[in-house]
Amino acid sequence: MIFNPEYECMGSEARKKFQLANLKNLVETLYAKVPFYRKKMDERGILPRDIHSIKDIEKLPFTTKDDLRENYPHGLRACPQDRIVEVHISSGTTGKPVVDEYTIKDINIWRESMSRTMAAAGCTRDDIVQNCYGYGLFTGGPGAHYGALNIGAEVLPMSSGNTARQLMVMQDFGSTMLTCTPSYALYMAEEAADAGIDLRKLPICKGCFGAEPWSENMRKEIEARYGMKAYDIYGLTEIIGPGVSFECEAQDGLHINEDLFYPEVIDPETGKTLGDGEKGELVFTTLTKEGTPILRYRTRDITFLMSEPCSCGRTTVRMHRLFGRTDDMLIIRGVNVFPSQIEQALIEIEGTEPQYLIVVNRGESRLDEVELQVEVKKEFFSDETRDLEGLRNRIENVMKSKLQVSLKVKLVEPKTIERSIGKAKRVVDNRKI
Ligand code: DLL
Repeated sequence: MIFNPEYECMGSEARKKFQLANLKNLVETLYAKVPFYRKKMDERGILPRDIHSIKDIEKLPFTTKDDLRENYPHGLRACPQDRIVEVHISSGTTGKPVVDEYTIKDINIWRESMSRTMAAAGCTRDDIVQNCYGYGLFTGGPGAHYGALNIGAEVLPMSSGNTARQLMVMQDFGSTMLTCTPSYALYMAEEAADAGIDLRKLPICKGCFGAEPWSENMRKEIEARYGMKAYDIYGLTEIIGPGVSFECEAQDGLHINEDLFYPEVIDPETGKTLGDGEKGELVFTTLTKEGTPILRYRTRDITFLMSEPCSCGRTTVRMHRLFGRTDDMLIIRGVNVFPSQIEQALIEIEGTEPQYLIVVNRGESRLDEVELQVEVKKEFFSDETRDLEGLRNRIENVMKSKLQVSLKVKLVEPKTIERSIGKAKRVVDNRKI
């Protein structure tokens, strides 16, 4: 179902007009209220009055993850604090995390974009949505919650984990729709099989999956195991959370809510804007947000745009399912982790060398398992297994608290991790997705 035909099926001229009016408004606000943007625009010699067409966006400066970190926690806020009603913080960044502060209007934008997302997957007020994205600072749980609520569906706010209880609720409450990471959907399916539960006999028949890379093979497997239709959904904390783009029944790319989030694809080396079908880095400008609006944010996600019409009737531009990232960010069980974060944490732990290898496997259970191999300083590598055990526990605890992900630490003798003469290889990712 198309949740909001007026905006989702808008003619291209009308949409451009709408986008331009909002872009002008945004640039004026940012120039007046956020010193960071004013400085960047002054450096480029561009003023709000220089924006005459939507293409003029290309004259405006980019914003990067580093810019967000440098302005942590409130430097990019464009409205007074008393208008902020909710905050989300993304996991897994080096140094300071990324913050999104929402006004009531921003929450309404999120509600709208997630309603479009979930309606496109068939969600109606008759549905019972089992929402197993994490609730808390992560945007997944609240985002799907707002969308389902706005549609009028019934929400089971499960959050992630406690799989036995998830399966009990799925059976007893007759959940019809599932929202979680694709790897967790498969994990639950395996647990169900072990418990002798045939998911295909349950009412569950559709789901919205995202927050991490997944493949057509994973889609087929989820669909077969649950007897459901599985949809890809995309988003990021910096822009709103989930709800930036979503698949419709045609499943031929993800429709971008472009009246709210203006997309561009650029060459990551030169910053030049690329055309339809040209693969590059995805960039977003939030056209209508108030709390922490963002200008030309470089997502580091790689895709291309498709603007030819879609058979579903929506006229919004689509993005191809992601091809990967321009950086080395790993997504472990839905949590974003940078190898440099691990390195930073190791430096602070006495007894370790900053030599490490991250080995990621998708285990029997379908969940990501990470082994962190760490070299121990010569003087520390004693025969006292108790000392080593203590060190191993310490590293595991530090990693858990810094990364919000559990890693298995394996201590290795000095000089055993292969040295490289070029760029160090820090990650062995054995996941086949
Ligand atoms: O993962 C928001 C989200 C929640 C999206 C629930 C979908 C469902 P962050 O934690 O800030 O936000 O991580 C954002 O995750 O830049 C992508 O690299 C990756 N990502 C998100 N959705 C997909 C997807 C949420 N469908 C980062 N396929 C993004 C591949 C995805 N990668």
